Parts: sequence; structure tokens; C-alpha cells
Amino acid sequence: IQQKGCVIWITGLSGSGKSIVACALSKALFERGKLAYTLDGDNVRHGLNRDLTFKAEDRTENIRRIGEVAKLFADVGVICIASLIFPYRRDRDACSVFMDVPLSVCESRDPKGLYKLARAGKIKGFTGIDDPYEAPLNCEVVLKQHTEDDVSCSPRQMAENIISYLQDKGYL
Ligand code: GGZ
Repeated sequence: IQQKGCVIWITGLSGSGKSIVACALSKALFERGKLAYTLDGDNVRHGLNRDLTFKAEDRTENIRRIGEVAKLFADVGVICIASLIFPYRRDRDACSVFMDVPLSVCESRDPKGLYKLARAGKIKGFTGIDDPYEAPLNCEVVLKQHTEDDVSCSPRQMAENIISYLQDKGYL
């Protein structure tokens, strides 16, 4: 394999578009002949991390395990995209990509109806509602839904922003 492995961490609220950007990124990398694999918090919680809840210590453990697996991918030369809420600053000394989407926007999208359930008290400890999301203070790439000229950004454009960053840093 003629590529260097690395781990790209994507943080953001539920509904901020992490998974869709991760998907667009792995497709864009594939088109450039690069092999990428996404570890998505929600998916990994169905298998490897199915014993974990959303309590603070379990979220930390979720991140630790995903980090260990991501390292294995990177060791064999795969670009590993770890997309998860990753809500606490103390777990996030390094972060690559922040999906900077306001809670109000995520909540209005509510693709799985989870915000509605959280507002109704049917899900406890939901990030952004009754559990904190500590937005990163320094992140390598910050993605917003709109440019400064208020043009909306597609997942593909966001993926291209990440790729430019990776190229500038010599990861690609
Ligand atoms: C946050 C929750 C919760 C609670 C279920 N808080 O948008 P989704 O649905 O598909 O992705 C969210 C996913 C978050 O899992 P992560 O592993 O990324 O979280 S963390 O990094 O904090 O460990 C959401 C769903 O699980 N979900 N309950 N209480 N998100």
C-alpha cells in the first residue's frame, strides 16, 4: 500500500452532519486512490461498544476504544475517519474536524427524532439538551453549513476542505 495511515477525528452534535461528511470524505479519498475506513460512534455502539451507555465515563471509554481501533487502521496504512460526538474537551486534546452547526439547526433537522424525545424527557442525558457539548477551542478544520457569503456548503465541498488540509499537512 502506497499511502500513509492517519486518523481524522470529526466532532459535532447529533444531526450536525458528521456521518454524511465522513461518507463524502471516504468517497473523495477513494477517487484519489486512497483507502479510508469510517468508525462512526453510532455504528460502533451496535457492536464493539454495545455495552456502553451515554454516561460520561462510558462516552470517554467509547472514545478510547475507537481511538485504539483507529490506531490499528492507521498502523496498516488506512486513513481512518472517526466520527463521533466526542462531547468533552478533556477527551479531545487533539481534534481534526469540527462540524460547527448550532444546536437549533441540528434540532430542527432531528433526522431520527431523538431531540424531540430528549425534550420530552424520554431520553435522558442527550448531548446538547441535558448533557453538555463542549465545542472545541482549537480544531484543525472548522466546517460550517454556510460560507461567509451565506452560500450553503455541500458534504462534498466539506470533504474537499478536509482533503486540502490533509494535503497541506503532507498526509496525502
Ligand atoms: C447523544 C445519543 C444519545 C445521547 C443516543 N446523547 O445522531 P445519531 O444519534 O445517529 O448519533 C448519536 C449517537 C452518538 O453516539 P457517539 O458514540 O457519537 O457519542 S459519544 O461520542 O458522546 O460517545 C445519536 C445517538 O447516538 N444517541 N442517545 N444520550 N447521542
